[in-house]
Formats: sequence, C-alpha cells, structure tokens
Amino acid sequence: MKLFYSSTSPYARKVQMLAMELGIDAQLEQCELHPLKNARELATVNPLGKVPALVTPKGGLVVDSPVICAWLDNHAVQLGKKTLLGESRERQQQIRELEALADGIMDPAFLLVMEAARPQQQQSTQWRQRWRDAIHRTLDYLDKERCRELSSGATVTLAELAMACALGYLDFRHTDMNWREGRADLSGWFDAIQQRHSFHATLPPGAS
Ligand SMILES: N[C@@H](CCC(=O)N[C@@H](CS)C(=O)NCC(=O)O)C(=O)O
Repeated sequence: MKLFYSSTSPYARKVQMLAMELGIDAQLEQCELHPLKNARELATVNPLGKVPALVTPKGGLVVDSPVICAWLDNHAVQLGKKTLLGESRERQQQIRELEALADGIMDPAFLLVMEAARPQQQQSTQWRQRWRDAIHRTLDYLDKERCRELSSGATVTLAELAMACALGYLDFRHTDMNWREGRADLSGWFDAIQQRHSFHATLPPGAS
C-alpha cells in the first residue's frame, strides 16, 4: 500500500506515527508529494488534492487522516496487532474526541501558514486573528480540562499521536505563539511524549 504524504504535513505525520506504533510502517510505500508544488500529480491520486492519501493493496483510495488511521488500525488488527483506537466503545469515543481537538488545532495552524504565503495585500488580518484565537482557546481547554486523559506512559493511542503532531506543528511553524506559556500541564505532557521513537523518526525537515 502507498501513503502519499508531505514531510511538513502534521496530518500525514499522524498517519506515519500510527503506522510505526502499530508496527506496520514497513508495509507502507511512502511517496512524497507537495500539495502545491506537485499539485497536478497529487490530483491524479487524490481528487481533493490533499495529503495524506492512502492507496490500499487493492487499489482503493482512502483520504482524510482520521479515516486513513482507522483503515490502518483495522488492517493491523487483522494481522494480530493491538488496536490503537480503543477497545471499548466508550474509549473509542474519547479517542475520537481528542483526535478531533488535535486536528482542530492543525486546521487553523495550517491555514495560517498558507495565508502567510499569499501576497501581503491579500492576507486577512481578521481571519488570521480568528484562527489564532481558536488555537489559543483550544490549548487552554486542553490544558485545563482534557490533558489528564492523555497518556504519557508506555502505551499510546491515536489520541496522543494526534495531539503530539498538533503541538509539534505549533513548535515547527508558530514559535511566535509561545503555546507553552501558562499551560504547564499540556507542555509537561508534550515533553514526555516527545521522547517516543515515532516522534523523532517523523520530525519535519529542520525541526528538532
Ligand atoms: N482533514 C484532512 C486535512 C488534510 C490537509 O489539509 N492537508 C494539507 C497538507 S498539511 C493539504 O494537503 N492541503 C492542500 C489543500 O488544502 O489544497 C486530513 O486530516 O487529512
């Protein structure tokens, strides 16, 4: 199976980390395509023109990182691996909620990067502020209300991987946001999760 990715995409990184944690990364043929620089080629793979995109062994297309992660997890379980999407219905719901919050940070964080690449006179101060506010509000909510649900121990789920990718993307692209400031619980959790091999192995180029 083929994973189309870009080395700076936090969504693709989530998929790559999950594959590593499931122990099925060797089965993934990874093809790098930049959504803007390789737009035409990417559109022939994924009509949405986005990464990540997975092409299954039967040639089927799976798009959207939560859906790709669910596909890979299911594939791994069929090979006898342990699910990283939660055993019980209750746990599955909790993991989905945390993944959605993490993806919800990636969305405006990515849009801010895209906006900054446009000519200055076309950039919207209003939208930029709205995206930044959404990120800060969500980080406050996570720090105060949801951080305790995240494991930093030996076992992780998709929730931790998604959150690590979202926070790692802020470190990579938005250092000016100082996201750790006043959020000791969340930043403490992130310091611990950063030690994982899957996190190091998928760092975007130039990040540390
Ligand atoms: N919800 C999607 C978002 C994917 C996404 O927006 N990927 C970015 C790269 S980080 C992209 O390919 N953008 C190209 C575009 O929006 O045209 C997911 O979770 O996979």
